Amino acid sequence: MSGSPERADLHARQVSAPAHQGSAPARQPSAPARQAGARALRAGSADSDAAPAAAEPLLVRALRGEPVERVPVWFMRQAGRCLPEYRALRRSSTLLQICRAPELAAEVTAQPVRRLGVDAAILFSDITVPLAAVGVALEIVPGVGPVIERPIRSEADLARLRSLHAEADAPYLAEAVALAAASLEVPVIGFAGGPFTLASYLIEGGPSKTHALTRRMMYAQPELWLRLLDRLAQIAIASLTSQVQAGAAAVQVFESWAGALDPDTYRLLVLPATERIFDAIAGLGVPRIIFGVGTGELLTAMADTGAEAVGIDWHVPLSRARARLGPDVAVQGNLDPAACLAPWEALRPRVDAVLDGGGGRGHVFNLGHGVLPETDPQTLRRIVEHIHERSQRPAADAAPARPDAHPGREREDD
Ligand code: 1CP
Repeated sequence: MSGSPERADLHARQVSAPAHQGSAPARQPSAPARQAGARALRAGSADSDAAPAAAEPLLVRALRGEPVERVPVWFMRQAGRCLPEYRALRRSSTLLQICRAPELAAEVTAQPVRRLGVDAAILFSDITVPLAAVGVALEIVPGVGPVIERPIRSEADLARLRSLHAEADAPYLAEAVALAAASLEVPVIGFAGGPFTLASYLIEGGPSKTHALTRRMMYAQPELWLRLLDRLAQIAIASLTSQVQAGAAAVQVFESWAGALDPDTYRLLVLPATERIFDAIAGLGVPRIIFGVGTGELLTAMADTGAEAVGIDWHVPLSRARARLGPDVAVQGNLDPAACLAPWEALRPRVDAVLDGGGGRGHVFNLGHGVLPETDPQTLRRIVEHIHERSQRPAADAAPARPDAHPGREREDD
């Protein structure tokens, strides 16, 4: 259960910031979930009533739009892409072997926290791991990505895709989260693939630039499509639930390729299954993030999933994303990953522009997509240090309202 003493205890151990008495966040998990969590936290603390309840991690408070002492930062794909210690490990193990060995997965999860000083870890796994766990024959081919042996293109193919029972099929997910959460002072983010993105791998049989077969199925066989999405939603719910129960303090749904769709199609044929995922985990009491690339026109629909935060890719200025999303949704992003390849003098103003666009509240600094493999980890570390320094504010100051506190901000209604 969400508010179980086990999970709350893991949270309590991650927390290092002092309690914060802020104004009520705009969006919160359900009251029963929070009360259960608070009860469990109190029950777990040694001097119960005397001690103030421990504050939640910086990342969690920022995702809920609460005032924060500084802007938290982490990077999508921070673990596997550019770190030499990960590459060394990959010489002796495949990606899937690492994902299925909790000690190794927890180690890789922790590597970027140690090397980069980020404010959150993301579980080391892949969006296709739960598919492999339900028996989809797939290989993660270096330099290519997930390749599916027998793509799903008919009713008969779909019949082969069974439900996920996380404890029996993929116990290593929860074990890796629990190990990482117990060893780290920063929160661990759990994740799952979004239904469109996973369906695309299953239908196309691997990475695709156009997602043409996928879109063809949506238009030509909407009933088959919806049944496929229903199954993928169940798999995501089971996987995310097990990760949160094991100690994940936030979750992200990577709907990376949804930008291939127009808003009406997304709303009609993808949003309902995505909403089911977000509804099913709402009671677990952790903030939920949804992210996709090229989704500027889908942002409001993506927020309609109920997500506390929406990840913004680098095509949309954060101020404009905010104008579209309104004040109740936090934003995460959105530095162009390629900017990290430029010298610091060129990179720094871009980092500052993202920080300014985020407005200091309800903002988690991140890239607009994953770290590029050729990125120098030193550059990422420098970005983290710069953000920590530049966004720091005294506790008393930590509560200016957003977004109206930024009169120069662009307001664009659409
Ligand atoms: O920080 C991390 O790297 C954490 C672990 C992680 C995550 C969050 C991996 C390991 N994959 C993912 C998510 C993931 N996987 C996404 C969503 C994020 C994004 O949009 O980048 C997607 C689309 C995938 C599918 C996938 N797996 C691809 C993309 C292929 C395509 O369609 O272009 C690739 C190349 C993989 C393989 C993979 N997954 C992870 C790693 C470290 C690797 C690559 C290399 C390896 O070590 O074999």
